[in-house]
Amino acid sequence: MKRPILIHPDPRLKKVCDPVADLSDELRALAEDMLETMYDAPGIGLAAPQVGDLNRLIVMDCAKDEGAEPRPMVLFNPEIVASSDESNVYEEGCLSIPEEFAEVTRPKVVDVRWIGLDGEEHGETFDGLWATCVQHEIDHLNGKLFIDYLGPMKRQMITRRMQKRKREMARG
Ligand code: K1U
Ligand code: ZN
Repeated sequence: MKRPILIHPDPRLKKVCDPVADLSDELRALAEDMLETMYDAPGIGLAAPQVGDLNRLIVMDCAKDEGAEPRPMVLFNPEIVASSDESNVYEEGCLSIPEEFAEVTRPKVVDVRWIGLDGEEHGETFDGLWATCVQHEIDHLNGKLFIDYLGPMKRQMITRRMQKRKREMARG
């Protein structure tokens, strides 16, 4: 089932999410719904707070090259355990800040550990777009948005535009 995506500014997008203690059927259903919501948007990642849930859960699939096999990933309690000194600049977007894009500099390569849908611990080294995406999604779990990397003027300009668009959308 597709879920509505919260749009910035929303206090739920600024909250630090809670670690997942046990994988329940409810959490597995949430992960399925998040993948469906992400593919439908379309997006390459989605974090639980973006659908109003405050568990530490992200989904992603950055296999976007033409002809590439889909690679849906579900990560509970994801943690960055090492980051490269080398950095990478990417023009990021966010499904909670539609139609706004800005360059963000992040470590190019990150080692991530998480709990999978199977309840087991997993680990992988992510590079390129996968690394950018997993860092963007983990930021969401800590109440951080990509606009928080920008200067106050740019951030305020984007937030004001979003407030205006939300008012217009509410009026219909
Ligand atoms: O977390 C989100 O809001 C999802 C976001 C993830 C992301 C995008 C760019 C850099 C880092 C993280 C998106 O998926 S925005 C949409 C998007 O980037 C995209 C959509 C369709 C095809 C390719 C990319
Ligand atoms: Zn986002």
